[in-house]
Amino acid sequence: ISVLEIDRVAQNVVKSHLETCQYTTEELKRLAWSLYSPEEVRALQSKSCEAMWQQCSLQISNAIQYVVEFAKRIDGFMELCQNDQIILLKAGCLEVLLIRMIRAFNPLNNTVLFEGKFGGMQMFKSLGCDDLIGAVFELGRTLCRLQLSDEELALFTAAVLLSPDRPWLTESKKVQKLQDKIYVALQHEIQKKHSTEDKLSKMVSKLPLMKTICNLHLDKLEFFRLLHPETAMNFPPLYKEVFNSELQYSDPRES
Ligand code: 4D8
Repeated sequence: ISVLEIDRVAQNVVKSHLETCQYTTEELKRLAWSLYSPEEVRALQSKSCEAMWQQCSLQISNAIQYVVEFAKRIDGFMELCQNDQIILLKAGCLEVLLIRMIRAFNPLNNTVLFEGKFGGMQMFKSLGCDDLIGAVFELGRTLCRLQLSDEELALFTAAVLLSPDRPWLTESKKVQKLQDKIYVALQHEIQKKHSTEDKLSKMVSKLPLMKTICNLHLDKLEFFRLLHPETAMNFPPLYKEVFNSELQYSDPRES
């Protein structure tokens, strides 16, 4: 593949990311000053488990819409068969959210943006998922240390989304070709910035922790569904579609 083609891939992916990342870097810098007060954190902590799950599923579902839009704008994604588009989105969108999270994560005080203000992991206490939240914040800290630029973030999330090893893909060769080009573009971008040679391998080495977090989230959801079926039934449709365990052929691109 030519340098010209790699540049074209990078430009398309970075543009798609910037158009769909919901907050600009400037907005996030300004927001970094607004922290939840101890009273507000206490109020979140004293919510019922059901109410907090509802609130989080709504935030996740909102963020997923932007990931779906991101995927649609990546050259080649819409040319995959519909089946594969759905599989890639279902399998990859939480991983993409977790990578996108670092833009809204402040490693100086270990806080994350949640409904307009920054708060620490204790604000999620009422979910009853301390292990999951602990892993999410640990990932946030370690990914932040890599100091990824928006360009690197864009290409990394695209590469994760276009993972050819997702179960049940019908055209994984096609997905592989798209991902290969994106990784070449990412390596190229890293070299441009004179970063350390092993930045890409450091990024890739975080993927197992992300997979663990995704599986943990699915376990927690399954358990929550058993305890509170009515609440789970009222989760946002997009959240339910993406994370339901049944291999039901719903289409997250339609929601
Ligand atoms: O741009 O949409 O404003 C996380 C959720 C991010 C989960 C969101 C969350 C994000 C996952 C709330 C609960 C990542 C941004 C804000 C809300 C992704 C955890 C933290 C988006 C980037 C930061 C900032 C809890 C937004 C993982 C797991 C959920 C359960 C239902 C148990």
